[in-house]
Amino acid sequence: MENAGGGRGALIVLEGLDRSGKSSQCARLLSFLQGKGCAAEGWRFPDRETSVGKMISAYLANESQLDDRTIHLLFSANRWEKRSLMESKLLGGTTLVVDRYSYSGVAFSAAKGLDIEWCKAPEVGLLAPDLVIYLDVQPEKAAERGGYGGERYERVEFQKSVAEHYHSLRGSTWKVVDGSLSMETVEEQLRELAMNCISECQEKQLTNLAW
Ligand code: NYM
Ligand code: MG
Repeated sequence: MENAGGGRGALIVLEGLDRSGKSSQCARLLSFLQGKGCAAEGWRFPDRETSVGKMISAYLANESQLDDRTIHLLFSANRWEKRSLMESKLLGGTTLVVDRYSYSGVAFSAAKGLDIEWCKAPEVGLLAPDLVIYLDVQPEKAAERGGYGGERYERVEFQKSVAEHYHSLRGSTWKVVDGSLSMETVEEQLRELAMNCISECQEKQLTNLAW
């Protein structure tokens, strides 16, 4: 398909509140792309497999306590430890479908009251996504979905604040998709956005996140 000619892969990020449907849609999009013969991988942040990721996971499960700035920097470090692999995959022609990225880092920490510029600073220099798809779901609706409430941050009032911060981060690479539509409708919209992004990014340089 589009990257068969040896062009670079696209960095496609899905963002949204907890239980907005990101993980399911990432999986669906990934199998669609792979089915089309596109070299694509699914990634997620936090990557709980690394040693930094294990610290993050323990914090989210309330098994450890960490200062707000400390956990913010760990989330960021968890992206930095993957940056060079990410770059080589993309330059090698693999498209990455990523479940959460720097925007989660900034929106969740800023919702705790940390200064937003301070939150952005450690993200500068990470790779800039070609496309950010924001799955827009009302916090109250997300809370009704299964599996909610088990981890830190999964409270409606907090998620409302996260949503406001996400809103302030929207930029030119963002596409907002109504996450309350049926799985199939959302999936269809994501397919189209992703396909366009993959073909358009061939002519674009990979750049760094600058905000
Ligand atoms: N989260 C995720 C952050 O607070 N900062 C970050 O940088 C990232 C990537 O972790 N509530 C939060 C958002 C989620 C939680 O993510 C775990 P997931 O997608 O549920 O595994
Ligand atoms: Mg979660």
